[in-house]
Amino acid sequence: LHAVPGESPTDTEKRVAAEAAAQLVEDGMAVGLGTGSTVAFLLPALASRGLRIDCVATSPATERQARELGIAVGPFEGVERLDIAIDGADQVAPDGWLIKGGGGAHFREKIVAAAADRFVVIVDSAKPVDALSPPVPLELAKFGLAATLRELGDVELRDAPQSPDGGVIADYGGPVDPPGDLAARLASTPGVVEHGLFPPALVGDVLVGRGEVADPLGLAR
Ligand code: A5P
Repeated sequence: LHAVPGESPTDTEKRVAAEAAAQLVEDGMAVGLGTGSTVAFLLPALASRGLRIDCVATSPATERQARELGIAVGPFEGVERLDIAIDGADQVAPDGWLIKGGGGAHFREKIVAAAADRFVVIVDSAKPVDALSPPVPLELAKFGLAATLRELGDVELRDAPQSPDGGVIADYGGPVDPPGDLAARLASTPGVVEHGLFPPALVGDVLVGRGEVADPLGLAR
């Protein structure tokens, strides 16, 4: 690992976590690529390994950056499973619950994570928290939006374009704890296409950048 001149301490932590995750990818693997500023450090680290891998991307931004770096990205429609998926997170609870979707990509990110044999989360040291707190990103159907908002209560629409899948990106601002209860409520509310709570069962490893070192986070589950 080497220092990059002018890089912020947070970016260094994102980069070292991303570089550690890139080492987990092996020749011939099917790989899911997440979205966000931490994944932006993963893609060059992966490209520099020169592996023969087939990737699916969780957002147009990731797809674009990956292709520019020469990483093969294909459609996800015909791919049944992935060997590994690597993605960032907004918050990581001690028991492995995550909040994701700060960049609005959580719908695709959850499908990709669920399809992967191993889902690796890469974060800087500000992301592990004692308890999850709002907001929880949502993707909502446009159809019936006002009624869905009324049903959910404390939700703010994001000033963002529709998701690549046509959904409306919003944030739930009510209490999150216990996350399992909120996840069940959100999942059973018609009009909620997906929410940004990821259960511990989805999470394989969490790699945390601390200073210039990436450490695995021990999860209490
Ligand atoms: C994208 O919608 C998100 O789920 C990101 O993975 C998450 O917000 C982490 O992003 P950063 O790596 O930019 O912090």
